[in-house]
Amino acid sequence: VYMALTKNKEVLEFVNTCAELTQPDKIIWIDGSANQIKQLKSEAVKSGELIKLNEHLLPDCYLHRTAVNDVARVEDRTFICTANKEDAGNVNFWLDPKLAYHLASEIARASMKGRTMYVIPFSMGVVGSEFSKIGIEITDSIYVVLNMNIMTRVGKSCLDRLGKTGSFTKCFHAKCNVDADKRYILHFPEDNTIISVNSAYGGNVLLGKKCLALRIASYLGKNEGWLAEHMLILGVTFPDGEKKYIAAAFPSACGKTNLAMLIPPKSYLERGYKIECVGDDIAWIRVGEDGRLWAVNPENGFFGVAPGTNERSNFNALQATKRGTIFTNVALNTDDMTVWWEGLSEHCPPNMLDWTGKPYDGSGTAAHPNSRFTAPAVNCPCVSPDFNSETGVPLSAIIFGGRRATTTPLVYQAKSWEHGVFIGSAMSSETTAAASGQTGVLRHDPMAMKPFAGYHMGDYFAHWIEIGKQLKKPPEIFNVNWFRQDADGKFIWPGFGDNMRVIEWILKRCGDNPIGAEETPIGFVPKPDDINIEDMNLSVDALKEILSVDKDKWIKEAEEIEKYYAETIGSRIPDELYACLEELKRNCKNKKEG
Ligand code: GTP
Ligand code: SPV
Ligand code: MN
Repeated sequence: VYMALTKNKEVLEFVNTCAELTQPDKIIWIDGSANQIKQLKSEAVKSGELIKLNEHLLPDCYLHRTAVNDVARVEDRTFICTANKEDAGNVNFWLDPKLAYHLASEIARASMKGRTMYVIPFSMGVVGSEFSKIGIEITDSIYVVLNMNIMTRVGKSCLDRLGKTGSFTKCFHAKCNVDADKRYILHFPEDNTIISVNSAYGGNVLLGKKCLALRIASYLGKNEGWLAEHMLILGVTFPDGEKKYIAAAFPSACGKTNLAMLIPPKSYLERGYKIECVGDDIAWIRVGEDGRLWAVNPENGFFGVAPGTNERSNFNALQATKRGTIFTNVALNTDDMTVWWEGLSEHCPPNMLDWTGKPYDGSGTAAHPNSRFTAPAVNCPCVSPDFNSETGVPLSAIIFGGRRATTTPLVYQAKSWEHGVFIGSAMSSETTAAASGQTGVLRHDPMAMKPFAGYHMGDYFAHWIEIGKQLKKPPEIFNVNWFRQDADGKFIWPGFGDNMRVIEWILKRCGDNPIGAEETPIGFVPKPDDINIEDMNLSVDALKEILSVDKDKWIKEAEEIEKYYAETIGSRIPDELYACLEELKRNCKNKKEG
């Protein structure tokens, strides 16, 4: 018996069906009130699910430790369940929808006996905006409720928005016993439904994030004429007060949060440059009436990578974690009940418990490499005044990028929209701890969407080409690589705040009077003099090195891309992209050029 907060029949039916299947003792509707959230936090502290941190130093902050087998997204257990296998494409894993529903039902059956089932109404995007999407997440995890309450807009207002008949994404999560062999993250784009069982970690269970806002939303976007992308959104204010916006797609743990919140070098600050963060992970992008692209961030918080975050690398992110934050799998300082991770300070303080809760003896890492913070966006000192804008912000540039030790220069620019789509489609990057499996392996990750496109990758490229045709003022498209290495395996480019110097060049290439550039076989590269390396720990030779385009390496790269297109994506790749591939091959083989 429970008090439903809505008269929406479909919502009530969904909740009842889930309750009948899982047989919880109790059902609690999350109304979003401060009081309810406070109660849940104290309940989670009592049960040990959360550890309360130092109220003076980290007010309203908590630590959560996941099961050791449940620390990252599981791409090999993530499925797109479409009626026709071909529609999921070869890049995604596929399961027959009937089989998938059956499988998940059997796993979740009676799994909430003796437990509480929570019903979380949430909105991706500002509640009530015509560009927002409503979801209802069922879960038996307080951790999920409290994280969703930070990452999305939660509560009764979402149900009011739905009214009696509105439709929504059905999101079902059951923790079960966190059995990795029975872990499934299932998407049914044709039914607007998500099912997640046997995990209690981030991207696998905060179903508004990757599951709804990328996999389901990319499918909706394909049908409704918009784009759901794994992109940060940042605003640049120029000394004269003008503002421009950029969206950038980098694979998981490749620098989106850091770029979105960067603090420009001193000389830029003195001249009056400013960076503001609109989003750090996901962008929903539409064609505006003015023929430009407009982007909104559907999230309400940051689920950011902890390791490497410190006052110098990302002051703004660190500030955002100082209150109302949930830390997952970081180390605990038992002296003062604060948290620590590799890179927060040079030396690990004494008396630490590692991310599994054992005394840390210096072997291995204290925090898990994919440990994270869930911080409210309002906490971020550089959050954009446009953060809650319903229309979003107009894009001057789109950036793609990845972790590449070699081959890819610091920055280069596409020659056209189609060429930009080709560059995005051809991206490769070294794998990181954000997903389970080996790290540091170079793999194709088109537009940083390999793990997140909810439909056929070839159709996805075609959709990008289609969107381009509708633009009167397409943004310029670029590729960046902060991760070129020297012979000793060290990063040559210092990155972080200094990435502002590349942003400056990018924006000088946008608009009506772009500065000059060098044409190479792969696109336009900066003239070395046009990247400002003043007051920077980088020699002109090193700059020239990371701007260089090696034709022989790019001949190999083009062969790789061709193989990936043919063997992995297979069909449905638009002709425009094959034309760009042919041009790349021609340019590289032409000895006179570049
Ligand atoms: P997801 O949340 O997984 O999508 O990741 P993200 O793209 O937001 O990555 P994030 O900004 O959290 O960075 C991940 C890691 O890359 C961190 O350990 C950073 O310290 C490191 N990193 C970010 N920017 C740079 C950079 O410019 N140079 C170098 N060398 N490392 C960077
Ligand atoms: C990513 O892996 O790209 C993330 C973290 O942003 S998660 O939400 O776990 O997917
Ligand atoms: Mn991400």
